[in-house]
Amino acid sequence: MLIDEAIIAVSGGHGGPGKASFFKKGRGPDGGNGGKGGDLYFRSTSDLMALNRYASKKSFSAADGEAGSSNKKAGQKAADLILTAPVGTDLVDLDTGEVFSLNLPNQLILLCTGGVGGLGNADRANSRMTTPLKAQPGLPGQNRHLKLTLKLIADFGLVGLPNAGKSSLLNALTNASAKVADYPFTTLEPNLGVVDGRVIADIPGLIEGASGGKGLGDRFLKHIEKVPVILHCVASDSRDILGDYQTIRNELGQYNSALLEKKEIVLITKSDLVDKKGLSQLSKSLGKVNKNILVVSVLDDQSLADLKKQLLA
Ligand SMILES: Nc1nc2c(ncn2[C@@H]2O[C@H](COP(=O)(O)OP(=O)(O)OP(=O)(O)O)[C@@H](O)[C@H]2O)c(=O)[nH]1
Ligand SMILES: [Mg+2]
Repeated sequence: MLIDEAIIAVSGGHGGPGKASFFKKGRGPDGGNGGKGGDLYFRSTSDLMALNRYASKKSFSAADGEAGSSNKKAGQKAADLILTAPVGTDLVDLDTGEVFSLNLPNQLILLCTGGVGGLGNADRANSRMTTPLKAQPGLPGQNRHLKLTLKLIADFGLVGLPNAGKSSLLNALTNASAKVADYPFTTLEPNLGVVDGRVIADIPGLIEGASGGKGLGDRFLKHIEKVPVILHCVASDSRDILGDYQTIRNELGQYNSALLEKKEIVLITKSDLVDKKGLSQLSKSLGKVNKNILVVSVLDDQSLADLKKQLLA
C-alpha cells in the first residue's frame, strides 16, 4: 500500500559533552571539547514507496557528537542522518508552519542542525577562572514535528469518475500495468506510467462528494495539485456525459479552485462503444465547456497515436 502521509519527529544529534580533566602534576585543565551532533537532512528519491517506512517508525535522530577526552582531545563530529522521501513530498513543520518541498530529483534539504559540543574544561579556562572544575554538557540538536505529504509530480494526471477507463488508457499509453476491471473503484492507489520520459499519473476514481470524503474521498485530490495538465476522462457510453464532466469539475474546484486553472484535455473514452453520429453529438455537447477534446478508445490504435502525439508535442 502506498503511504502518502506521515507525521514524524526528527532531530539533530546532541552535542557531545566536554571533558573535565587535568594534566598530571597540577599543570591545569586538559579536558577536550565535545563533538558536534550530526545534522538531519531529507533527500528526494524516485521511490514512490519511500514514505512507507514512516508508518512504523515515527522518530528519527542523527547521532550524538562524541565526548571530549583528556589531553585536550576533541570529540568527533557525529555522522549526519539523511532520510528519504519521494519527489513531490511537502514537509510541513507543525510547530512553525514552515514548508519544505522536495520537488526536484535528488534534492537535499537540511531540516535539523546538530547541537554544538560542550566545551571541555581546558577551553573554559580564562584569566578569571584558570582551573574550571566542570565541562559543558553540549547542546541538544534542533528538533521538529513534521507532516510529510506526498503530492505526485507527473506531467499529466488522468482524472474522472470510476470506470471511465483511466487505468486502461494508462496501460495503453505507457509501460504501466495497472489493474483494469468493469466495476467502480478498481484503482485504490495512484499508478504512474512513463511514455517517452513523460510521467502520467492515474488517479483513483472520484465521485460527487469526493472533496467532502465520499467514495475514496479527498485522499487523492492532493495528487492533482502538482500535475500541470489534467486528462479528464469521460466515458462515451455514459447517460449524461456533460453531467459526469461537471461532477468532476465541481469536486476539483471544491477541493482547491487552483485545480480548475490547470490545462485540461477532455478525453471521450471507450469511443468504440458509440457510433460516429453519437460521438459527434458528445463532442458537440462537451465542446460548450471545453474546446480541447479528443476521442479515444484503447481498441483504436490511431486514436491512441493521436493522443500520444498531442501529449508529447
Ligand atoms: N470497449 C471499451 N472498454 C474499455 C475501454 N477502456 C476501458 N474499458 C473498460 O472499462 C472498464 C473500466 O476500465 P478501467 O480502466 O478499469 O477504468 P478506471 O477509470 O480506471 O476505473 P477505476 O479504477 O474504478 O476508477 C473495464 O472493463 C475496461 O475494460 C475502451 O476504450 N473500450
Ligand atoms: Mg482504474
